[in-house]
Amino acid sequence: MILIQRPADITPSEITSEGLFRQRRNLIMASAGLLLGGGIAPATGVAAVSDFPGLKPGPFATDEEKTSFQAVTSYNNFYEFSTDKRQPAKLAKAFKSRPWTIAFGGEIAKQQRFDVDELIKKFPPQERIYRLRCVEAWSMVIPWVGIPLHRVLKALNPSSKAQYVRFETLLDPKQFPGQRGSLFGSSLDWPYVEGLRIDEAMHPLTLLAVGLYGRFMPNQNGAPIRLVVPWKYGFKSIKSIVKIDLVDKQPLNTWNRQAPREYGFYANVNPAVDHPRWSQARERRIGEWSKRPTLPFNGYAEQVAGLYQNLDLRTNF
Ligand SMILES: Nc1nc2c(c(=O)[nH]1)N[C@H]1C(S)=C(S)[C@@H](COP(=O)(O)O)O[C@H]1N2
Ligand SMILES: [Mo]
Repeated sequence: MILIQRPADITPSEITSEGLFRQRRNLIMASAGLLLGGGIAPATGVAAVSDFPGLKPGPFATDEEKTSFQAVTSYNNFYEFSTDKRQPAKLAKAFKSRPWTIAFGGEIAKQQRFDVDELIKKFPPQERIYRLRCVEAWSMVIPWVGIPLHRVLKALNPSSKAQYVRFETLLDPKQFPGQRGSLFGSSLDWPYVEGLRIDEAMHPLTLLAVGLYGRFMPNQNGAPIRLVVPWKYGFKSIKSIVKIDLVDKQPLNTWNRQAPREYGFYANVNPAVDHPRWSQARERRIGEWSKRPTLPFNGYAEQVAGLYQNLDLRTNF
């Protein structure tokens, strides 16, 4: 009998490094004779199928060890499902992420709606291996499949009034248990909202991610389409987007509204500016035991520091 733990059965201390995971998996697979049959890519621990035929690597990849598919899809912040990071993987199983329409509006030539698969056809995604650094001082390395956001925005012909981009997650209490009011009130104001300055949104690092590890975006990671802004704390990377508006004023993002002293609009990863309740100097890479130093702009300073030359990063946290 082969015992392969499901993600839900694994506790944080058991989330092993990619290497260990691979070794174990290979051992299990080999003993079951499964490696001979093919279909498993040992390098990733995920079946070697692709939902994106012809997917090509894009620029800016890190060569750091990737966080295992297992960990990336079983340790998630997704408050629409639960405030417990173990729960989204379980609670998101039945989430209906297709068909899915994204509405583009605001200061653009013409209001438009796109089906997510239309968008993928029109703007071919690339693989981008990025670090993701959560404000809670843990991090992962994830091979995203994403559409550079600037390609989509440029095609929409924004007017000169388009100074910011505002993103909104689906509002659907039937599907999102976290959006249902309870006796104790809801955890956040729904729908989840995020925003970027137009130059941040147009930056070539910024992605509309539609998958990871060559697969369509798992529900718990923000299916079918979510933002990925690798130099900012994870909460900026809003999941399950239904609405994207080009606007003239800075949007009020969910976490800034919830706790303005703790979470700002910019949320650039900054080891020199602590969160009021904890240090941001170091982080735990999921799968590793000792902490590592956090890098300014999460290691993307060379690409993005120039965007903030005239900004006091201490007050604009
Ligand atoms: N709609 C929505 N988007 C969200 C969140 C959320 O709760 N709701 N959590 C954010 C936080 S705090 C992080 S760290 C990342 C986590 O993404 P991951 O689960 O793919 O690692 O998603 C971000 N996007
Ligand atoms: Mo986060």
